[in-house]
Amino acid sequence: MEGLARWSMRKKAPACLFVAAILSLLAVPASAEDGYDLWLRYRPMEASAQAQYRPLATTVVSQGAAPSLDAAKAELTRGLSGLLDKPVRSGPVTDGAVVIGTPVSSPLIAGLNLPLNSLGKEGYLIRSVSLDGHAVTVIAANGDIGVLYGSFAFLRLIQTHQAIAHLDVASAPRVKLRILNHWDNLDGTIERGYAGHSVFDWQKMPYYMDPRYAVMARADASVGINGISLNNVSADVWMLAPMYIGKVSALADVLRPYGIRVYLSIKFSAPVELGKLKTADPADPAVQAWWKKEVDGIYRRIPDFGGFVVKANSEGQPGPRDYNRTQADGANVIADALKPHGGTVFWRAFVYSEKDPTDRAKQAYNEFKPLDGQFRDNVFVQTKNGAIDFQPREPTHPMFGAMPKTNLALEVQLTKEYLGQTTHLVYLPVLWKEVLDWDTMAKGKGSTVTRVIDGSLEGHDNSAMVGVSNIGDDRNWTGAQFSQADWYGFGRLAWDMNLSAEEIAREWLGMTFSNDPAFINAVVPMMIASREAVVDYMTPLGLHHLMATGHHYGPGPWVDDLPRPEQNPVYFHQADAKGLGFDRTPTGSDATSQYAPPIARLFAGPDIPDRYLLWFHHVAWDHKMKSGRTLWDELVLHYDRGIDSVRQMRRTWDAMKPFIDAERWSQESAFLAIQEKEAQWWRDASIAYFETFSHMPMPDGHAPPPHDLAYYKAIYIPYGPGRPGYTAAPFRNLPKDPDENGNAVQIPE
Ligand code: GCV
Repeated sequence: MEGLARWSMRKKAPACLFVAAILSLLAVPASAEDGYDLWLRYRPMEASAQAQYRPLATTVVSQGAAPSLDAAKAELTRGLSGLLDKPVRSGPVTDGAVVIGTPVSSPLIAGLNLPLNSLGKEGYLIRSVSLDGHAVTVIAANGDIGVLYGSFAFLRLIQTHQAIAHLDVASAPRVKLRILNHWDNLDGTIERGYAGHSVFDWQKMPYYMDPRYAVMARADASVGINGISLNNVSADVWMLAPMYIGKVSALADVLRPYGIRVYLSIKFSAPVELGKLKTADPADPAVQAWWKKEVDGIYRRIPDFGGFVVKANSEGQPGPRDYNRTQADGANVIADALKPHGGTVFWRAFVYSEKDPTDRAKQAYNEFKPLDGQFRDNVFVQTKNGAIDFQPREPTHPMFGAMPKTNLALEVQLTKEYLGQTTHLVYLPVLWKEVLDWDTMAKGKGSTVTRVIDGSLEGHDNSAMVGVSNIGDDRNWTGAQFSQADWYGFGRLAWDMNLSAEEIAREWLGMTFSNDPAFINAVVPMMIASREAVVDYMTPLGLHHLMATGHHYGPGPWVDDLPRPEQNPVYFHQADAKGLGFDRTPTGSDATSQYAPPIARLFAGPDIPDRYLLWFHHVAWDHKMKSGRTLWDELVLHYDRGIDSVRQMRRTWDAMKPFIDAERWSQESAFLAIQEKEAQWWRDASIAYFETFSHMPMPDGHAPPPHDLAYYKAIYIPYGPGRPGYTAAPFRNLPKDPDENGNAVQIPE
């Protein structure tokens, strides 16, 4: 009613406007849901649940003051007051009090002698205890930030309707650095961003700090994210200029109470461009001195600065190879400058070169594996989950398990560059779990990626998991309601890799939409199935990188004219009259040999799982698959299965209408309709193209594509999102009617 109150004070407002305003207020529920509040909505629970929880959360008791403790207290009072629909304030110890703090900040907590030793700085304990004769819940930790994490965890228990009367929960993160990489540019655009512009308004910083920064930080902290890099890895050298460091410092001040350290992506040639040196050669003493001076300057303004992310000698970026130095030489010069301050370098392993004829999938391993042991201990080699580029499914990157003397960070992508972008519902924790559970066999059975990443396999102290952010300034932050689940799931998994994708989905749905079992039990399977659906309708059986050029939106398996051969879809699928797929066995590129021997044998041999088949083998069109069907029939079946899954997702969502608000329901409903249409587009275009090689009939019961190949090839998307600065191809002809694919426009040759 705030809006109405403001209106009524404007005495001179014309009566008709006043009536219109009232009518519009009646039409829109007071607390319209648009996704802005993410999973931290704290809307009042049902009356029966309120009655159950109210006696167990009466006041918040916090002794001592510190920014993270204050944030914890604020979150608890906000969350409990909202959920329980009554003011829950700071107060004395009483029955049902929630007592928060560390043994240092709180004599009450110190007096309880709680077992906090094994929880580190960030872990927390939530326990139901008796304090001065009162039944209370304590949220205790060694560090203030642990108290904040524990407070979010306590709220989560209530938000997901768990019992809280007899709690004994201890939790500490598996991975030390849990970081989001924003690929935001300083001009406000976002590379591969599908949720509007950047949230960072650099122009107005530091004089105006948009309140959204703190809301984002709360969301990050609620899932344990403790670092963000602020800018695109294809970095702008301006980021290091003093005027920007001042802005970064102001942002760091906003994020600090939430336990978030800031990192910056830097350009390797900065010593030349900013420092006016003649070279950026890491062996040059002047370059070493420049990095040191630069870094010292940053730490003077931001004492807890996290460090740098570096994309070097990759996709046109400068790097140490320009000076005949290794990737380790490049990383170490920067690491040495950061080391005295406790900073870290995230040195990306995403390198490949158009000048190297080697299979692109092998290049990163070939370059980095020989450098194992040469990186400083404050360097992470940040490695994408697969050797190509965030595809719907990739075999896990062979570097995991192959670099025992190096800190490896896993990089996954939240923003759905290759997965249909905003409008396709693809729940990514399923993909990430597949990667984390992957057994590298590096030290025998059980050498999972999880154990490589958390450092336990090789006894590394440091550990990191990195996600490419999907956050923008869209009202709902991520472009689609369901993409919020990927943000949520990334943080939860980085904290606890043992969580299942189902558990995470359950939590998120309960906090974001509804805890009704009928809703949760229907939507969890829908989310889980969504990942296999996109694999099926885009890139089944190990196919990969068949997306249209540049924006990667929609199918383009026929593309063969890009100047860089290893960016052409035809390079990846290798379709010909004989068959389909990239021969990476020892008779082909021999990429299989980059894996540990048992896996290398499995992938090179006939028992390879179907899901990786065409990644590693060139297979005859009439090859008999495990199912008994031919490759061709199996392929068609997978495409159709993908569409069927999306149809099922739509049916499920249709039935969910009674459970949630109209605004979020209808947006997702429209997005699912787009997804079905585009799944069909993917299927039809891919079959129309591949049948020009297979010359095989459609299997019984499967309809041929409704158009010929020329039709699909002529579909042109002038401005696919996520490509700042891109100029569309010249207008060749008047488009016909917008075609059945909705967004696409036909420009006939
Ligand atoms: C930031 C892919 C993307 C690029 C991205 C690159 C990377 O190639 O298409 O937009 O660049 O990966 O991860 O560096």
